[in-house]
Amino acid sequence: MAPVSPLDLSQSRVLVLTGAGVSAESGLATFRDSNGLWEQHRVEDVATPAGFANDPELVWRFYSRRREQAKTVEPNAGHRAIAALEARLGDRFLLVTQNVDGLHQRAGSERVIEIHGSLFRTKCWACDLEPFHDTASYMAERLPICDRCEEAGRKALLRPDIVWFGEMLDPNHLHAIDSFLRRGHGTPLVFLAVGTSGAVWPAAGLVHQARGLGASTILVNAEAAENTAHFHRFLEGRSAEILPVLLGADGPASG
Ligand code: BV8
Repeated sequence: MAPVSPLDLSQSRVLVLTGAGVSAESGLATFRDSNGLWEQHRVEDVATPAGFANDPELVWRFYSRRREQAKTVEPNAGHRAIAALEARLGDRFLLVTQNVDGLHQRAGSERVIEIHGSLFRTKCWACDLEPFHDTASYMAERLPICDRCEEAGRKALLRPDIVWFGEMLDPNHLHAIDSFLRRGHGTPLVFLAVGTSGAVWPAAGLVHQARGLGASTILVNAEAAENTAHFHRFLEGRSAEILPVLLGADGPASG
C-alpha cells in the first residue's frame, strides 16, 4: 500500500459511499468477485423484480443464504474507522452505503442511508405494508405471504426490502443525499468512496454530483474502478488497512 497520511477533516463535511469491498474484509463476497454469479445465475437476473416473479423460491434462497452468512461475520476496522469519523463530525458526516448487510450499523454507524435496502428487512410484494425487521431464512418451507393482503382476500408474497436492478431508489434517500451535499455551503466538502466498482447507477454517479458542488473526491479501492478517472485521488489498497490511517481512527478532533 502506498504511504497514506491522515486527512484533516476537522473543518470539513464528509459524505462517504461504501460498496461490497468494505464488507469483503469481513468475509462477505463482493458482487464482482463472484463475477456477478450466484448458483450459476447472473445476480442481475436474480436481484430483479422479474427474477422474483419468475422464481420467488430461488430469490428467497439467494437472500436467505446471504442473511445466514451476514449473521456469521463481524464488522472490520474499515467499518469502525467510518463510525469513529461520524462520532467526531456529527451532523457534518453522512454515510451512504450500497451494502445491505447491516455491518456499518453493527460497527456503530448511525447516520447511514442504505440506498439499496437491507438484507434484514422484509416487505410485501403487492401492498404498502410497512417493511419490518426480519432475520428469518425462507429456504425449503412455504414462502412468506402478506397477512394484510390475505385478510383483504388477496394472496401476495413477501419479498426482501432490497432495491433490485431496474427498481427506483427511494426518492427520500436521494433527496437527503442532495441536501447534505448542498447544506452548510462554505465548509469544505469531501466525498470518499470506498470498496465499490462504480458499476452500479445511480450510486456510481455520486462522484459527479459531489464534484459539481465543489467537493474534493477520493476513491479507496483494491483496484481501479469504472469511475476512478472522476476522482481527484485514488488510493489503491484494502479498506480495512487504509481507512484507519486515512480517517485517523484517533485522528484530529472535530473543530
Ligand atoms: C435504477 C441490491 C432507474 C441487490 C443492488 C446502464 C447505464 C446506467 C445504468 C444502468 C444501465 N443499465 C441498467 C442500469 C440501471 C442499473 C445499473 O446500474 N445496472 C448496472 C449493472 C449497469 N441500476 C439500477 O437498476 C438501479 N435503479 O437505475 O432505477 C431505472 C429504473 C428502471 C430501468 C432503468 C433504470 C438500482 C441499482 C440497485 C441494484 N441493487 N443491490 C443485492 O444487494 O442483492 S446493486 C449491488 O451492486 C449491490 O448493492 C452492490 O453493492 C452494488 C454495487 O456493487 P459494489 O458494491 O460496487 O460491489 P462490486 O463487487 O461491484 O465492487 C466491489 C469493489 O470493491 C471492487 O472494485 C473490488 O476491487 C473492491 N474491493 C474488494 N475487496 C476490497 C475492495 N476494496 C477495498 N478493500 C477491499 N478489501
